[in-house]
Amino acid sequence: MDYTNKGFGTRAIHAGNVHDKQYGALTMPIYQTSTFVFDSCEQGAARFSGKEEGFIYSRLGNPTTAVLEAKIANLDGAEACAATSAGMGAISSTLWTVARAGAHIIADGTLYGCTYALLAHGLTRYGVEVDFIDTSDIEVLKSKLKENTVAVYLETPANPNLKITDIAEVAKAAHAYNKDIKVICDNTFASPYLQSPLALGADVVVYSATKYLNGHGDVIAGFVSGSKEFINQVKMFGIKDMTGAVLGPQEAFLILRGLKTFEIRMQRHCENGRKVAEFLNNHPKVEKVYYPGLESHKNHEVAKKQMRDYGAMISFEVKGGKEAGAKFVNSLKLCTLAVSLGDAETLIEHPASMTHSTYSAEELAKAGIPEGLVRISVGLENAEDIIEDLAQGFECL
Ligand code: LCS
Repeated sequence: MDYTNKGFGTRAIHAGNVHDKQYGALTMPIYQTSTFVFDSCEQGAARFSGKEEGFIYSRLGNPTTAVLEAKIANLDGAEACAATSAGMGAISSTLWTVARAGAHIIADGTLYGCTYALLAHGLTRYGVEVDFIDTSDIEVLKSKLKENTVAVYLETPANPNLKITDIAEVAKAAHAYNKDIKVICDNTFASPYLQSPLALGADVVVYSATKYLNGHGDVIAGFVSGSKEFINQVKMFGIKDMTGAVLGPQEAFLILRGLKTFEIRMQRHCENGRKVAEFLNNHPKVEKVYYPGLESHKNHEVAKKQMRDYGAMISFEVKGGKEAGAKFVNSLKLCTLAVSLGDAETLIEHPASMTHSTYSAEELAKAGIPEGLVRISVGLENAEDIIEDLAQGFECL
């Protein structure tokens, strides 16, 4: 059946599934195997040369993972998708595929800490030139594009300050300069439920599937979605030869399980996110709230245009700065002090000393990440319980 025009929830449940002809299993079994048996030497050769379809070795493909990849490609409106063993595996396998010594990458300065480290401290060791800019300023972007630019890399909403970049504008500017430039968008905070970067003009979407896509805090995984040709390069060079960041079938199974409730989880996340953002925004002990759903957000209009809802990631500054923020976080009882995001549990963290400790103090300031910023991933608990906990935390200040 073709699920292209079905609703999001239907596609998350059904798209990409294969019928188990042997036993009629409803859910995709875990093909826990490293390798696949060939009938003959000739068949092995035909599979290696691509003349015959079929599995060879689980670093190159696995039936459980293949169903998951087809499902994510459908949710992203992509021709193809590659699953990886972590979000960083997706990002590094993609960047190793597009970069080479002498190439130039333009990246937003506000990124997840390890992505920033990969670009600023990793790729530059191998002769790749990286310019960090504010991609939400299109004139600056245009002025930085040059002959050897191979990619523009951004997150929107960005980790941790929820900065919004206009994906369509970035893609238009980059492709007008050179249609071969890959516009790569990390869609982790939004997820395919809230935002479709490919439909907006991006070439490649990357994810940490550790977050909303799996949604249960028990897997580390990633995805890259894009054209068939590009994903084939990511699989056959980026993953196969450069990183080996292949997703295991057990993890693929858990993500498939998580995706059955993806739409309803996201609906609840968004509903809770909105309530918590409003509570924080009205609280006298809060200095500033960073949430794209608030009209006061700098790029609320862009978020409204390119996102279907605003998600459940919120950052805020407590009056009294870093020390007050730490005291507040330490006094919470229901909200859990942990990095990661997109789980059923509400998670709260301090980016400057945790997820973004790869940034120096100057780099944090330049990226618009205040030292005292607190980041909350609003979970699936009852909103009034989350708010009650936050309220008692403010009482302790
Ligand atoms: N991209 C974004 C936007 C992320 O937030 C993360 C992880 C990654 C990529 C990397 O994914 P991973 O390899 O961990 O699956 N972000 C984290 C965070 O904010 N807290 O803990 C991890």
